[in-house]
Amino acid sequence: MAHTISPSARVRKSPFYDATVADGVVSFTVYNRMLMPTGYGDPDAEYRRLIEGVSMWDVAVERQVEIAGPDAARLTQILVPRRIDKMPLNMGWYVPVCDHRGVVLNDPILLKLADDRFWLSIADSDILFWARAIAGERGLDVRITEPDVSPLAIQGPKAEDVVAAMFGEDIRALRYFRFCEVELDGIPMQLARSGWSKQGGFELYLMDGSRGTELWEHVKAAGEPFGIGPGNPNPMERIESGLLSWGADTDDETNPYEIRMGSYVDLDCPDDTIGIKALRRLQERGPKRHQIGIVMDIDGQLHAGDGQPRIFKGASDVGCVTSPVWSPRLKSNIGIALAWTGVGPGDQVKVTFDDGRECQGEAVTLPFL
Ligand code: THG
Repeated sequence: MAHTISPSARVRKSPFYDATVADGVVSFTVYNRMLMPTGYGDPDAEYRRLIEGVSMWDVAVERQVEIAGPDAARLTQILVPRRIDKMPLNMGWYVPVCDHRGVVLNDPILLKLADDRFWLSIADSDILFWARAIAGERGLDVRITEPDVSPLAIQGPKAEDVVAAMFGEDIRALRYFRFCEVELDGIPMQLARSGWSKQGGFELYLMDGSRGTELWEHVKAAGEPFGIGPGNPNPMERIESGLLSWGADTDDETNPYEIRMGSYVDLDCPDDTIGIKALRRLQERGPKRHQIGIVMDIDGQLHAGDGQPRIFKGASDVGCVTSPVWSPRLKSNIGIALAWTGVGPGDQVKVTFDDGRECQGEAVTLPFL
């Protein structure tokens, strides 16, 4: 079953689009109204490169919402239930953005570029509109834009060697989630030690979209001795590692305490931080649901196309496998699940798929690896 995505001005191309096409991209998804490569034709090799070597990903879809101006820190504190006053410069923080109910609207990385300038590096929901609405309603003096910034990820155990080959040995000292400004042939970038895998790596935030192909070629050349190749945020690795995918692992009710994001909430935020009052109540009451792993005893190799199967404990429907996948390292089908807290690690469950298939499952603690 092969489909194509019809060209449209509404579905934006990444600055790395031409380079990924030249390198043989075979599939895309749409994220933040933009195309993101999801494969180059050899999923096993792409997975192995990430686990054993180094992989480069076009993740320009992780758009930045820039908040700048005299009230930038104030608005950021209103949008994010973590203590922004404690945030160092040139640091990234993983944060929830919640609504007034404490429901997670997005799970960005927040980057502090200056005391009056922040980026929210967003997952797949329209935080630009949310931020502008809140700023307008509260009469704040800020400029909220989507700047010309496009991340390219370099992930895997050899990522540090590639980045050191490009920017010098000193870069090896960069700590997790820290970032610094760098350039190569005049291409302006922020370089961060971060990325949506647990294999280690960096993200280059390209700050001039006209130079995407050039940057892609630079990374490819520097990575060649280390066997670099193109890849994408890898569903198998991220599920094994228990990394959250907003919109897949969350629904319209999900709060941070249900999805292991409670440690990214500071309950002593100011009372005008959106959602903080609801979060205090939710924390005190304790979550009704929680995120667990499910190991499924079923033939074949599961993937996102298998949907979100329901989980039963005895006769009760207790939740759903939000992200099922085949795990090459565990040699088993696994999934991240959102389930009532009455089901937990060690429990035997039944899993039922939309197409009628059923299997046994066992609940386990996340991450799988
Ligand atoms: N990089 C950048 N922007 C992004 C993502 C990214 N925006 C969208 C999406 N990914 C945001 N979601 C996540 C989810 C998890 C992590 C990062 C972004 C992550 N989590 C680690 C964990 O949960 O173990 C570490 C968290 C921590 O130690 O604070 O890295 O990938 N630029």
